[in-house]
Amino acid sequence: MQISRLKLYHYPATRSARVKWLLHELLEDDFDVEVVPLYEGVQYSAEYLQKNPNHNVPTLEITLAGGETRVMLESGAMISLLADIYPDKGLAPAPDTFSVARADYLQMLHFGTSWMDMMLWQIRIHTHLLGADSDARTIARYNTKFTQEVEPQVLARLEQADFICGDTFTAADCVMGQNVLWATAYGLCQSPRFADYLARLSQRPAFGKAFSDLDGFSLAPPENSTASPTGLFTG
Ligand SMILES: N[C@@H](CCC(=O)N[C@@H](CS)C(=O)NCC(=O)O)C(=O)O
Repeated sequence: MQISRLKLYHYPATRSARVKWLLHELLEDDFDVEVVPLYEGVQYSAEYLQKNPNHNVPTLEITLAGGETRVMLESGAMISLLADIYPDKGLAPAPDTFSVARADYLQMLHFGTSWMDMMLWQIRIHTHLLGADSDARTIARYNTKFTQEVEPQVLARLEQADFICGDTFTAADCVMGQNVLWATAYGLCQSPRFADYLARLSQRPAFGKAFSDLDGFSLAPPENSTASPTGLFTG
């Protein structure tokens, strides 16, 4: 089955930036991007909800050769699929036979998009998005858990090698790099090793393109945000 076009629904500095980064690595600029203004609640429009009932970004719209479209709604699944379907780019160990490298790559990709992401998201929503529903104890708990359990695991890897799965850049670095950037915005990942990792990643042209819109992002929604029908993010 042939893909004729890919379109990413995106908002700066969010999880869609992981996917945008990988798309730039794989296709340079040969894909479409539509910004979904999350702080204006556009993710709740009827048109967007029809594509993505979870009212979030990323959404990846895949147009097939026959004109039919399909959507994907999970950044981890998008990263996994995209890296596999462009094997000539060498951003994922081959999926067809067992390899320790493949097992480790999938482990880190999913660790980044589920376990680590879950903690960062809790810190983010309780710090900036939930308004009166914010809970300082949740922020404290996940800060501790992240610092004591997640950071040492990631650091140990970056002490051994330049990238998260070894000496070669893989699609798992698009997840881990975005997570580390996200974490630093919340005062986490302060070791110089993380700064070195980000400096290494930022030398990649695709990284520069994926994060070129960072200026348009604020951690907290503007005062008059209409982020959801109730005016708040639902978390
Ligand atoms: N598990 C999803 C989570 C996506 C997600 O929650 N995206 C946030 C931005 S990082 C969003 O669009 N939130 C808007 C909302 O919930 O209304 C993924 O990794 O793709």
